[in-house]
Amino acid sequence: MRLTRYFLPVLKENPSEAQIVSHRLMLRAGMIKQASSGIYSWLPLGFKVLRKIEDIVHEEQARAGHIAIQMPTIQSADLWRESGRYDDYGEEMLRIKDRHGRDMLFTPTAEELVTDIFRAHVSSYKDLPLTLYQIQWKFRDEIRPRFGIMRGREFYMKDGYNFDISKEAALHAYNRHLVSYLRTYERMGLQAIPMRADSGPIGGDNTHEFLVLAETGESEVFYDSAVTDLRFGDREIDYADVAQCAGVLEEFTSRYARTDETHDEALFNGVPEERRRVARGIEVGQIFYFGTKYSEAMGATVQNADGKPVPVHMGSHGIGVSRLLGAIIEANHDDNGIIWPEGVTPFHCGIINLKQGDEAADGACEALYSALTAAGLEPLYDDRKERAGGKFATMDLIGLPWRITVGPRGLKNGVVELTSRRTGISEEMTPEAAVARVVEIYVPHLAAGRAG
Ligand code: 5CA
Repeated sequence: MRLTRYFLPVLKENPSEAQIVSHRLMLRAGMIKQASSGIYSWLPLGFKVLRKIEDIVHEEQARAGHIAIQMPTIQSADLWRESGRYDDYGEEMLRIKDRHGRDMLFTPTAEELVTDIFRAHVSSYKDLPLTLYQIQWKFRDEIRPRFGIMRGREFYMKDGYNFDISKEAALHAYNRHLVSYLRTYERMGLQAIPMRADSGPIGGDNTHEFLVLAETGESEVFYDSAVTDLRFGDREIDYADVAQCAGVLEEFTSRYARTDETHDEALFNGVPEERRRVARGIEVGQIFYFGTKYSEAMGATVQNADGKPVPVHMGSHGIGVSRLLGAIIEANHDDNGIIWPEGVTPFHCGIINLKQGDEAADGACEALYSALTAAGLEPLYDDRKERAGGKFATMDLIGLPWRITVGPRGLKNGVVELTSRRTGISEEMTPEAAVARVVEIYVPHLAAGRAG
């Protein structure tokens, strides 16, 4: 993409309405625009990162054997009356009437609708296990929408639902989700810690939230610092293997890590004092096992091996796809702007032309652009007739992890400059070497996407 042809409405001034750094940087970098309270339009740069995050979620869901569907945002209240949640959900549910006076609602989550699909089409234990998921806009009429897309009213969520014949099988699905979530967050450059949590209006006793540590997080968390040493890494997991998934769950959840809702001071005091941490975190996902709560209420049964009808065991699993942008920025920025992890960056590499109009510089930039594109990467070429300082400031603000700077002086010696946004370290090298280096950096990220 050439910057002169892109739509990147960056702001020079700090927006006064933004209280936390991710909100401020998203507005300044021209990623989002507020449409009304807690509701945002996604501008090109923000939309691009949202898609990158969504792609990673889809890839990791596919890897775990989960199947994508798409359910509507507007749903009939009748289904929600069957489960009893139409009245229970409270003020957070946006209720709507259609022209015939029928009660409708904008989906805050979709347990009812997916259970309705299931009961219409699945009748035998032979069709299980089954996990269906979607990535879809949700609406919750939050009492205090704030921090930009972090606590929006409209937000983008991955919601998945497993159907299993027994509690044991459903707990395997729970463990499988936990494992796949660990891998999903790590691919985005995030460490998200599974913490024992409270199930709220979704129901059930078994639930973990995934929290990214950040000073601006809304949740207070209590944990054993040993949990922050754990990394999922590049281990190969066979998701069908019950023992393997249970092993990973045990490894990642056996140390004390809880949100304030489930915090137990006495248990916490059992952690060696030097390892006890009280901090703040951003909740980027949650998994639930709630057994037969919805299947019994809505008559979602299957025939078991003895030909007897039994209600299916279910769980649901959510990732805050839009909230993740905020969490990633909270964890990756400096005074000059965002620092995208390679896995989610909107463009792989920036190209800065220090002297637009100079024949040699223009030619070298075009050649770099073609070479990076031919290698399957997306460069962003700042081809504006602007002074260098302005170009650097924009590039730092929007946070591309790598930048190649091209100027007539370097070109006389046959070199350009490759700079890491994270370390600020620059190296001079030939344009060919710079392209080769950037391509090499992205190999594991492009490969992770294909391996699904
Ligand atoms: N039905 C279950 C799982 S699909 C469910 O709705 N879970 S949830 O309520 O925990 O939401 C899943 C994730 O969505 C949360 O972990 C959080 O990351 C994100 N989320 C929830 N509310 C908001 C909001 N108002 N703004 C942005 N993200 C949100």
